[in-house]
Amino acid sequence: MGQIKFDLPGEEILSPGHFACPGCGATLTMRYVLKALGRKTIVVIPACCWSVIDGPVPYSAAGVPVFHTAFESAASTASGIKAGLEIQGDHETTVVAFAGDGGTFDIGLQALSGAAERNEDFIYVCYDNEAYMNTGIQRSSATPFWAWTTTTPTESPKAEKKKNIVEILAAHRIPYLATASVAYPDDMIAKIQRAKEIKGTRFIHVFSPCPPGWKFEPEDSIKISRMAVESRIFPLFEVFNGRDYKLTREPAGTPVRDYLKSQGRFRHLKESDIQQIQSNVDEEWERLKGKLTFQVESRGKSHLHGVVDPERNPPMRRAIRK
Ligand SMILES: Cc1ncc(C[n+]2csc(CCOP(=O)(O)OP(=O)(O)O)c2C)c(N)n1
Ligand code: SF4
Ligand SMILES: [Mg+2]
Repeated sequence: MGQIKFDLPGEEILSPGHFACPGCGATLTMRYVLKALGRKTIVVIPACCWSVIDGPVPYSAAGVPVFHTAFESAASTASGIKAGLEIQGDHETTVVAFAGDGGTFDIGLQALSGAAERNEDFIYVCYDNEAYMNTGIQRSSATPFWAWTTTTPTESPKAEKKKNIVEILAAHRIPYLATASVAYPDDMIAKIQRAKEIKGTRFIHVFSPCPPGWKFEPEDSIKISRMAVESRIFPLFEVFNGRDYKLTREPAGTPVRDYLKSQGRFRHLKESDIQQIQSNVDEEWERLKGKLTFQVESRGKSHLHGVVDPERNPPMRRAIRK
C-alpha cells in the first residue's frame, strides 16, 4: 500500500516525553484529541495506562491541565469540573473524560450512564485497547470474542462477544456519538471538532491498538487499525441524538482472517473459529447497515451533517436524508 500523507490540523500539544510503549494507540488518540480541541481543554483521566503515560507528578506530557481520578468516576468528575467552570463564568473550556475500555465498558459505566442521562456537558473519549492493559492484560467486556488475555488463556479464550457500548450510549439519546480509529486521523479529528461544537454529552469510541497486549510489533499499529475498519470489525460512523446514523467511511469488506492472523492474541484460532468470527462480524454489519440514515460522505463532494435535536442543542445544518 502506498504512503498516505495527512496535513494534520492544530498545534502539537502532547509532548514527546511520555511513558507509553512504542506503537501505543491510546497515545495517538490523546495526540489527535488535543490537536482537535486546542489548549483550552481540561482532561480527566481515571486509573488506566494513561495514568502512567502522562508522567509522574509534577511532570505531565499532556500539555493541558489533567485531573487524575478514581477508576469508576471519570464521568462524574468531568461533570463536576464542568459545573465548577460554569459557576466561575468559564463557558469556553472543553472538559474531556479520557478513559480506557475497562473504565468505560465495565467499572465506569454507572457514572457514564448517569451523566449521559443528565446530558452533562462534556466529551467522553474511550480509548479501547480491548483489555485491562495497565494491570497486565486482563479481559474486559470490550475484549473480542475468542481472544486470549491473561484471564482468558488459550485453553479457554473469551467466550462472550464484545459489549456494544455505542448502542448503550445511543439508547441514552445523547446528542452526538462516533467511532474513530487512529488509522484515520483526519476522520477522527473532524469528529472531535464536530463534538466540540455540540452541547451535552458527547461520546467518542476510539479503536486503540496495544502492541504488548495484542502481541504484535509496534510498527504494525496503523496497519492493524486499518484492517479492523476495512474488515468491518470496527466501522467508522456517527450517531446523532441516538437516532440518525451516518457511516463516515465505506469499508472494503476484506475478510477478518488477515486481521486475526496479524496478532498473537488470536494465534490459537482454528479455521472454524475464524469462520464463526466472520459470521459474527457480518451479522453486526447487517444490523448497522439497517440503521443508517445518511449516505456515505465522499471526500470533497457531499456536505452531509447530522440533525441535532434543537431542544437540547444549538441548531446545525440540516442533513440530506437517503
Ligand atoms: C476500583 C479499582 N479497581 C481496580 C484498580 C486497578 N486498575 C488500575 S488501572 C486498571 C486497568 C484499566 O483498564 P482500562 O480502563 O481498559 O485502561 P488500560 O489500562 O487498558 O489503559 C485496573 C484494573 C483500580 N485502580 N481501582
Ligand atoms: S500497554 Fe498498551 S495501552 Fe498501555 S501504554 Fe503500552 S501500548 Fe499503550
Ligand atoms: Mg483497556
